Amino acid sequence: APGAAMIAVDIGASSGRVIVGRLGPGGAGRPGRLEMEIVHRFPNGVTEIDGTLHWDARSLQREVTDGLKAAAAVVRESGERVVSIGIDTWAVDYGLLDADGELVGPPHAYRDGRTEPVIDRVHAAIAPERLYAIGGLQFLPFNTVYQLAAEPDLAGLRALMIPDLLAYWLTGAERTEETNASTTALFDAREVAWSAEVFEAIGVPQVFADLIAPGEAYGTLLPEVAAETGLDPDVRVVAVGSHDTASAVAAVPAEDREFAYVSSGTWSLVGLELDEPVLTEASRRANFTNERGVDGTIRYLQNVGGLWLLQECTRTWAEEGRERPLADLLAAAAALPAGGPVVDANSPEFIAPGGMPARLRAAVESDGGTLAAAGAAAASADAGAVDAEQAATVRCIMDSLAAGYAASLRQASELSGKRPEVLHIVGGGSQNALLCQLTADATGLPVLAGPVEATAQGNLLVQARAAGLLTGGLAELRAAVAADPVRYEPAGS
Ligand code: LFR
Repeated sequence: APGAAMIAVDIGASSGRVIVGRLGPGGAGRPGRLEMEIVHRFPNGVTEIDGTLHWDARSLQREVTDGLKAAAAVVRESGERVVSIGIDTWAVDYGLLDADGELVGPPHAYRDGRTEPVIDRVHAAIAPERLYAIGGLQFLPFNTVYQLAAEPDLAGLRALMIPDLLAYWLTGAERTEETNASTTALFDAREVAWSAEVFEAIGVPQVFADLIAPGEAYGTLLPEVAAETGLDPDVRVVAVGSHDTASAVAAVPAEDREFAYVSSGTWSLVGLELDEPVLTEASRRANFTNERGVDGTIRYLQNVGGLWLLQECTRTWAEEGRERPLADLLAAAAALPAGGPVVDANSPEFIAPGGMPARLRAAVESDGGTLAAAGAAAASADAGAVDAEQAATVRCIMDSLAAGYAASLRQASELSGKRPEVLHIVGGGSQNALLCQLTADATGLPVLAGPVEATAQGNLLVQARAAGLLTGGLAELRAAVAADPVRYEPAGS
């Protein structure tokens, strides 16, 4: 029989990729490990339309189609057979469909501030304590519940989360994947069902489709999609942990359950894997979330600002003609002494895009600290070299993230009673040696860094099991993660 290939569509806030995955040959009683080939990359980002931030969902659809075409060609060439497609993206955002199933305008992006005026109204209709007791979600101003409450008119409309929307365009099936549903605050964490109580309280119709669990299939390809991409019409679109963080956590290469993780990308998602949600008032006050993971696990975590802070600084510097290679920025930051200023990377003041270096400086100064000044630094620096302000800013971000990870983990451990012995860092930040070492130092835990593409791997692992290529639970899936992690010991250990 020809070899089986799977296709992962993995889209983050700043870029997307389409990957062909296969299971390599096993050996000595071990199952094979994942092998991945990136066949298509594309940029993503928010676009401002009439003063509001949106995602260009139609362009994402085109990029997915192009990626599927490229994947079909690669697989045809190698004489393999595509068994399935899995899609993951960020969470909380949705597209609205009209009665004809057509998208009603581009979906809103969560970094938009449009929910601000409705948050109090929602909390007056259903108390934050009650919302937490049902959904167990950390308060973030962009949770779907506030976004829906900010919609002017939902009559006659249906909503699909972004990965579900992309799956709908491939299959025609309308479903809501569970891990993503768990980020809406309209979902009952214990019942694993939509919460009629929350929809009724906020006076919004139940616009979402029925739930589907990771591993179940939305359906097979629409004939026109098969024709356009060159894939067979019997290729299944399988639900994976469609919330990117759920897929990333599924691919943490942990050997047992006593681990903590940071899924480090645009956001840093910092926490633990639990069997049951922690819905206590203490947990709500500490703002921990109980998002659903693959196989009914609970992702007990907190959003820490993440590499977004760095991405936004480098974007601003590029606009100012001060673009510097990331490796140079990190090397200059690493050369600075420990003990510099830190900001609260969790703070909502850093959610919106724009002017990040100035906002970081303001946050440091309002705490009575200082960052090297821009003007003086620029005047003294060699053209093309990292200047003192950039070095200090990048160091401040790295120290702040490491401190934020340590504080979040301490609290997660206190609130859940679980004592992790190692910390896995997966995603883009796992390649950042400075961040990994500072995190080991700040947490006192050995850090195991990698894989970088954990999200795509988690996506593929769930597909592999759905296709019968892997069996067992998360431990067995994790044993098939492609590469071994890199270890960082905490200073002084
Ligand atoms: C990470 C992520 C986080 C979620 C944020 C917004 O990409 O999915 O888990 O809180 O984006 O959806």
